[in-house]
Amino acid sequence: MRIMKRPNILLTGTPGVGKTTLGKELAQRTGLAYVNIGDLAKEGELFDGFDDEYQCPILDEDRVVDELEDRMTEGGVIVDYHGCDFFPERWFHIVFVLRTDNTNLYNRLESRGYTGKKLQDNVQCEIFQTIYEEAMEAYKEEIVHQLPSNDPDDLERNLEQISQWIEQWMKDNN
Ligand code: DAT
Repeated sequence: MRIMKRPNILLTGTPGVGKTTLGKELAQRTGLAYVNIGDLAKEGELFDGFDDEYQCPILDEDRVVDELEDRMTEGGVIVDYHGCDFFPERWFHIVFVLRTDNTNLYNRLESRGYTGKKLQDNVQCEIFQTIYEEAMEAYKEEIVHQLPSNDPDDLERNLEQISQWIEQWMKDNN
């Protein structure tokens, strides 16, 4: 019998803001499961077509949702993806949108090998706070939080704050 209820957490934001870094470490510290949607899609070949402009496969959002439904219902999952409006709203107890200063993000994406339009579009996505607005539309505003993600101190602060939130959530819900 599963006794403890555990929350589901969405980590979202522009590529390069640090979702994977935070999500993996958070999972280590808290025992929650970490799911990277990009990796999940690759493993299960959950794609539907190819984007010629960006030269990448297009995520099959419906199949991703079907694939994860049971685990999300069970709880205790940290989801990492650079989009957020196709997940069922009911899945998440809290949503964190990571934010990185433009120059910093530019450098991270450049060292990841992004160039030209792909690099520009992703930096613009951050400048226009596209993902934050997407999250504010898709979820109740009071569960959406922005987190600065510029340096190691930010990372440590975010880890501590989210760990404390999880602990409190578990006290309140068990
Ligand atoms: P994402 O999963 O959002 O694409 P990532 O976790 O792969 O981002 O991080 C992108 C790069 O930035 C990677 O080289 C690690 C670095 N990084 C992540 N969080 C950071 C932080 N708080 N301070 C400094 N560098 C960070």
